[in-house]
Parts: sequence; C-alpha cells; structure tokens
Amino acid sequence: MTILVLLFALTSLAFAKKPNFLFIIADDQSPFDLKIYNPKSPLDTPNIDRLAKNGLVFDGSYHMGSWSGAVCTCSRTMIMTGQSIWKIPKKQKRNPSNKKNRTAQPTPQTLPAIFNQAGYETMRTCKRGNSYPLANKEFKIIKDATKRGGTDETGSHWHGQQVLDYLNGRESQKTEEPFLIYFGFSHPHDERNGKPELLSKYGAKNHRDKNSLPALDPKQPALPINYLEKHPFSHGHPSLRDEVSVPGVWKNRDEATIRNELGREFACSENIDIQIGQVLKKLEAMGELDNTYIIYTSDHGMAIGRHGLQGKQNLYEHTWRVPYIVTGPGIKKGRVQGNIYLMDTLATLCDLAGIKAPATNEGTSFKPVLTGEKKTVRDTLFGVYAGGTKPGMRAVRKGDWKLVKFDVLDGTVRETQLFNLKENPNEFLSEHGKKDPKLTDFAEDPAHAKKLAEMEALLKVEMERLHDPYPLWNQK
Ligand SMILES: [Ca+2]
Repeated sequence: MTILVLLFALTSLAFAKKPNFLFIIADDQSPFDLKIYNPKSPLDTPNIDRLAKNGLVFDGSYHMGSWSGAVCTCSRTMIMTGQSIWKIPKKQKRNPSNKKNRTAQPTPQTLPAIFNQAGYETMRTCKRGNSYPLANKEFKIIKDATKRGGTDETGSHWHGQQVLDYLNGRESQKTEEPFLIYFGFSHPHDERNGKPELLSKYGAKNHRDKNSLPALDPKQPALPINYLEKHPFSHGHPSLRDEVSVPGVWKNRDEATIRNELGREFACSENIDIQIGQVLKKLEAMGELDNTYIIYTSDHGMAIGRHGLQGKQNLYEHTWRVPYIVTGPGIKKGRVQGNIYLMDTLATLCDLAGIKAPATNEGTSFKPVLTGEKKTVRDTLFGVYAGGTKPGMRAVRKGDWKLVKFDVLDGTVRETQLFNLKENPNEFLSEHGKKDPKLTDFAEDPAHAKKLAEMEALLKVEMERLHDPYPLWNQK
C-alpha cells in the first residue's frame, strides 16, 4: 500500500513537472516593426517587450522561404513538420521536368501529433488556410477562424478569447495534462483593419478608395529607412497579389500610402500585443507562467515600402528574417545571433519537453542556445523565393556577408547583390543614394570579387544540399 502511494506521488510529481508551451505566431510581421529590433519604431508592444526582457531575443532567426506566393503556407508547414523548403509535402513545388524530385516522401510527423503522443493537451487558434491542414487537424482543440476586422469579435481579440476560454476550462476541469497552445493571429496580414482607437494613435485610416491617396498625418510612422519608390528591377512575379492589389496600397508606393499602411500594420500589431498581455496575465494568475515556455514569432517578415516592395515575397532582411523570442524555465536572458530557422522550432520544443524528435524532422534543436551553451546552431543560412517565374530568388548568408540572386522572367532579369550586413544592415542599394561607400551592394565592385566568388560557391553547395530543383543561370 505504502509503495503504491509512493509510486502515485512520484508519478504525479513527474507529471506536474512537464513544462507547458505557448507558441505565439503573428501573420506577416517584420522584426523591424518591433522596438526590440528597431528602437526607432513607434510601435508600442509592452507585453512583447516584457517577454524580450525576461527571455532570449534572436537576431538571426529566419524562415527558409517559399515556392509559392502564399509564403505562409511553406513557412507554417516547415514549423509543423521540421522539414526544409524543398522537402515539405506538396506536389506543386516539384519541377516536373526533374525526375529526381518525383520520389515519394514519407508523410512527416507533425508538432501536434508528437505532443499528443507525449501526453500533452494540444490546442490551437489561428487564421484559416495557407498552412498545413494535416497538422492543423491533429490538435485536440481547434478554434480557427480568419479574423482581420476592426472590432473585438472580428479581430485579434477573438483569437485571444479562444485561448482565455481554453485556460478557464482547464481551471474549472482541473486538467492535469500539460498544454501546448498554438496561439496564432490573422493580423497584421492585410486587410489591416485596425481598431479605431489604435488606427487613430498611429494616424492611419482604413483607406478604401483606389482613386485617391490617404491623407498624411504627423502621427503616422515615418517612411522605412530603406524605403524606395520603386524596386530597381522586376522581382519576377508578375501580377503578384501582395505587390499590386492589396486594398489600401495597390501599386502605390508614395509616402502617403506607405505611411498610412504602416500605421495600419502597427495598429493591428499593438492589438496583438494587448491580447498576448491578457493571456500572460491569466497564466500568471493560474500559477502556470513559471512552468511555461513562451515563443513569440511571425511566419515571415514584410516589406511595406522597404526597397520599393510591399509584400512578403523577397529575401531582404526585413522579410526573410522573423522576430523570435523565447522565455521559460532555464532560458538565458539577453540577445543572441542563433542562426535559427523557423523549422528548428519542432526539434527545439521536443528537446525542451524531453521528447524524441521524429525521424522525418530535419531541424536542429537550439536548446543549447537557449541555455547559453552556444551562440549559434549553424554558420550558413539559405533562403528561397520561387513562387513566381523560375528559378526565382535565392539568398545565402554567412557571418557578415549575404548574397542574393534574382534569376527571373525567362532569363531577362539576372541580378546579383552582395551585402556586408555588419556595415550595411539595412541593405542599402545604390538607388538609396548614400554617400558612405560602404552603404551599398558590392556585387559589381571588383574589390569584392573574391568574396563574391566564395558566396556564389556557398550558395551552390546549399542549393544542392537541400535538393533545390532550379539551378541558377551561372550554376549549370
Ligand atoms: Ca503570413
């Protein structure tokens, strides 16, 4: 009898010790919108700032890219499966002329399925669509709806309320299983219909008249530091929705349009922050906060006027990078480079929970970075945009150096960019007209020919390693 009681006590103890997970994901948010990545940003996010202060902020967090204009789909599939860009399941991505890519892949094990098996209660709320349905349906509790309106019922508050209702339910039912909550928002993705009081704070209007420009307002955010009226050459995806038909922006890149749209983006992002605050308060009141790992990120970044672009279909840092913050038991506080991909999330969450990552996972656990044992998990980062004409865009980063290649529109646009991100973190081009000779792209500069060749070789290695089906013009 005594042994049984002891066993029961030990089991309960082991049970109680399992950590919870709150994974928060915004839709379409550049890290440079946030003060923690851009101190000059007027966007107020006190709750995200508090997470950053109590946890670890990643300066080198990236999504690997997309083979579709719906960048969200690839990004979210990589998160759910831990697989890389050319491996994630979806037939359309494969180049039909390349037989090598037709090999059937085993269906990957997904984040919710793995956590269900490990005894977690899994819950999600998020927008609908543009994600990986086979993973989404594995969650035990699903509260999905696309909420991009300007009221509590039609906007981000709705997602927050689903999480609060779930936590209240756990409290009244005295649920003992640990939780994994996937707390997704539908904003600041367009249409950016902010709440009236937040729009007013950022001087923005829900602009709907295609034939007029919104009014300038001193309360609007300033133009982005690397704003251009026009990208210097075609990005290679004709008629791409994000670049030509987002309501309120369309093809316009003038100051009034961009500042108004940034104001709308910030109004939506501040509302997300308010909802996060409510959930953190609830976790604290329940006594669960100290036993919960909290991750804050976005599925990808966003241009909104930076480099003359509007959408998420490019590989400049504002769009290739994502915000990434982690807090929780044993997590080091501060900032770190990390060099992580969103697809590393699955392996890392498994590692933190003491679960073996599945065989189909390709991501790397960055727990050693979270605990302060390491500063990075890899040296080289690779990015793709292949949702328009092929091959599309490719990027590779190592240390301070970054190479970007554009090979689009049937070979009529073949462009190369070489940046030193330490000296030129905003990726200024000659079109930005900076006087400092360091603030430009060095691809055409003979003095950087050796570095260019080194980065070109590195890109080829990465493309081959990841089974990229579309070699660039100078790789054949
Ligand atoms: Ca998105």
